[in-house]
Amino acid sequence: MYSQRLEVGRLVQDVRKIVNRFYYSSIIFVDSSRFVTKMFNLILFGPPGSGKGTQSERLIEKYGLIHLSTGNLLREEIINQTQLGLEAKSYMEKGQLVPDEVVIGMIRSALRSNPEAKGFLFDGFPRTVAQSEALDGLLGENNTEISAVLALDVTEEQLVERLLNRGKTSGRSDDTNESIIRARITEYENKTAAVAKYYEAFDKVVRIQGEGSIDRIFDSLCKEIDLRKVA
Ligand code: B4P
Repeated sequence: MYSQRLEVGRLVQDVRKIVNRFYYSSIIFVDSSRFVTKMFNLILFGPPGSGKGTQSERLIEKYGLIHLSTGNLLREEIINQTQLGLEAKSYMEKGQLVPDEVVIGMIRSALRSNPEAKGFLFDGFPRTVAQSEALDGLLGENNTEISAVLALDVTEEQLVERLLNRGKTSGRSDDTNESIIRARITEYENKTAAVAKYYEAFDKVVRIQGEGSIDRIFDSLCKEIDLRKVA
């Protein structure tokens, strides 16, 4: 009688072990499958007027990425006369960067509203090291990361010429005044250039010649993307 009870006790323990093993391994399976991701995320980087917005339009069409331009998002806020827009306007008009917490908040909500995206193209973001760290944290929450930073190289004189030219038709007040354009370039050198250094430490930066025809620059960008993109 005693040995029969012992047998049943052992059997129950064995069954429990098997159930536990199955239960925990299935949790690991479920968890890891939730975090497995095939997202492809790019940063298009460069000084004001380097061609980020111009090239982004073509890249999102070709690769089906979601375009996140903080400049565009901020201008929408200004047009809609939101509190955020009113605050941002005062910085943008002077050629200064908008505070980090404002743009990080905008990107956080844009990422949350696109859970099914196959990837994002970040244009004009991040512009400071703090924004880069925040972006890495937000992507990390979804077990994804930046695949590459494509950095457009353009000389200062060419930048000023392009922006003054755009200012003739764009209606953008930050493009019409040369001293404001130069202030934006100085902000870039003081605060934004460090973003490339930040990602260089992770070996993610690819330099692209940003002068020449728009088609040729687009081809150079695509070549670099195709080298890195997993089908
Ligand atoms: P953005 O909207 O990002 O403005 P941008 O840098 O001037 O634009 P972009 O670089 O995309 O213009 P593109 O060369 O395509 O930012 C505006 C402001 O918003 C900032 O100054 C800041 O205040 C604020 N802001 C935005 N993001 C922020 C952030 N993350 N943190 C804090 N503040 C932020 O176009 C320029 C011109 O060049 C166009 O006319 C185009 O046609 C021309 N062009 C392009 N490629 C050319 C080529 N190959 N040859 C000749 N012309 C070319």
